[in-house]
Amino acid sequence: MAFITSLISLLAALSFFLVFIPCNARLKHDFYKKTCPNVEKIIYNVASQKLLEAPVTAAGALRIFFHDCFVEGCDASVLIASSKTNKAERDSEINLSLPGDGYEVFFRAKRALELQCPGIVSCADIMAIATRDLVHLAGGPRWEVAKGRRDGLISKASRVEGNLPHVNQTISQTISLFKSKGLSTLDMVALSGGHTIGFSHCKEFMPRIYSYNKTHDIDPTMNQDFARSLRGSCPKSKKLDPTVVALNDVSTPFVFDNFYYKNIKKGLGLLATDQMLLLDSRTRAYVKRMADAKTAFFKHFVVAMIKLSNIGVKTGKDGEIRRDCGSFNG
Ligand code: HEM
Ligand SMILES: *[C@@H]1O[C@H](CO)[C@@H](O)[C@H](O)[C@H]1NC(C)=O
Ligand SMILES: *[C@@H]1O[C@H](CO)[C@@H](O)[C@H](O)[C@H]1NC(C)=O
Ligand SMILES: CC(=O)N[C@H]1CO[C@H](CO)[C@@H](O)[C@@H]1O
Repeated sequence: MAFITSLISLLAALSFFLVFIPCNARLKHDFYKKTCPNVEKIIYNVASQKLLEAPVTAAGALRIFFHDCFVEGCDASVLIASSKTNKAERDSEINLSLPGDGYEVFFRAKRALELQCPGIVSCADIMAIATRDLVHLAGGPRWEVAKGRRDGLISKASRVEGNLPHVNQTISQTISLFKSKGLSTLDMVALSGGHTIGFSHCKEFMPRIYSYNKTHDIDPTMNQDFARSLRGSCPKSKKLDPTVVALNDVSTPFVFDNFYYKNIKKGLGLLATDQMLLLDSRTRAYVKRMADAKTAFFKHFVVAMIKLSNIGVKTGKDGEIRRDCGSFNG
């Protein structure tokens, strides 16, 4: 009897993992055990050093990783530089705001790895591991990264449009975009918590603070003092300075915590798509739960990040192991 009970609880535990920790069967936690045993340590050292030099690195890297996975899958296609004959992913209009420090941490980790295990570790795995480390170093949760991704052979600016979210889209459009990548509404809300760090350029929220609609110049769902302070940073009169940015999380801008959700509850969400999460009945309860408990946010964020890191991965004989993350081997 005791045996059966423990068998049942074992099965229950197993199904818990099967359901909640979607592990890509083709990726392995010990993939580099023989070929590059120090891979995690080498990447961690580069990531922590880079974060000391430039605290913005964590946000930049996280956003670049997200964009990589949503376009062609997590295959480092976003790192490829354009050539005379190919306008690459990172030069699509939507990617132009991706910050240099985010790219630099991945390139630097690759150079460090090439000294110790040349030709072994893919740029796609480097991105998954370094992003995990940076989120953790910024105060966020840590998770194990399964490895064995290979680097993609396609990177085209023309394939970005439609695969990445826009601030102007409706919540239904956001939900279906994430769904098309295998991510649930809960995953979407948890991943949006990535906006607990980093910046947005004025043009991304200007309509909310100047020209919301015919009767309201400021979005009424926005805290009005917050909107007025944003007007100070992003004045309308002068020619818009394209380099000016605002904090995604006004409360704790560099800490990976659950203040993103707490802010939304107070009308302090910066982007229209952030604030909408509280307004829609499909997402409101998730926002409240994550605002109330950092542990709930971290738990769902980890589950969703693991799913994100598995999107469209190339393994086995697909793709290649790039020598330089910025260009194809060929
Ligand atoms: C749900 C739909 C989403 C929309 C509409 C959206 C939109 C944006 C926009 C417009 C910016 C500002 C870019 C700039 O002006 O430089 C931004 C920044 C950022 N996003 Fe998102 N995003 C979404 C989801 C995500 C997800 C899922 C993640 C990662 C898990 C993420 C991570 C980030 C980070 C870290 C930044 C700050 C980047 C920096 O400081 O350089 N976003 N996002
Ligand atoms: C969002 O829509 C507004 C108004 O239609 C437009 O002015 C703005 O450029 C759009 N913003 C983005 C980031 O597409
Ligand atoms: C502007 O938005 C507010 C709040 O959503 C709404 O009550 C109002 O009817 C809108 N005005 C117009 C002209 O659409
Ligand atoms: C802001 C930023 O760093 N954008 C990058 C986008 O991609 C181009 C081309 O690769 C880079 O030169 C930019 O630095």
